[in-house]
Amino acid sequence: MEKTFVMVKPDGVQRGLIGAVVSRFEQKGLTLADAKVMTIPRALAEEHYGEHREKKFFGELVDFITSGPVFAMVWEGPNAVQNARTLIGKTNPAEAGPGTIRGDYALIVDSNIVHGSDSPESAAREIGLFFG
Ligand code: RTP
Ligand code: MG
Repeated sequence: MEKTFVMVKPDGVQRGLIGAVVSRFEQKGLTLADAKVMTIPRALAEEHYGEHREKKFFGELVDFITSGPVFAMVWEGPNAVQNARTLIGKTNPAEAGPGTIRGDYALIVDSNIVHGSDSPESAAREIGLFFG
């Protein structure tokens, strides 16, 4: 069974959306395998988002993701990575369809509520970083 790493970002925790996010994953039929509340140390944030190190928004992205507690989760099920990405919706909430988490709860790309691994390889790497 495939696993994926998902986290409610600081904006989602701040707005009280942990339950809403967890509920959507449960309703879809995925199984929660692990979870914890944590504040991400800066070094872990830079490692997690390492693929974006050269982007102009990298500093702001790391500032944002370390700005308050997150709710980190591992979800398990068939095609867990792709199914989670479909539930989450497109990166830019303005392009995310209704019925997706970002489409229903977010307005701008900087604060888009939730993260989901983009491939099984990323999922293994991120689960190792956060739960290893
Ligand atoms: P995530 O990694 O957070 O799940 O988001 P994603 O795969 O949908 O998008 P990704 O390309 O990995 O980007 C990571 C996060 O960086 C912020 N971002 N800002 N200002 C911009 O143009 C821009 N582009 C991306 C977003 O918060 C995105 O979630
Ligand atoms: Mg990503």
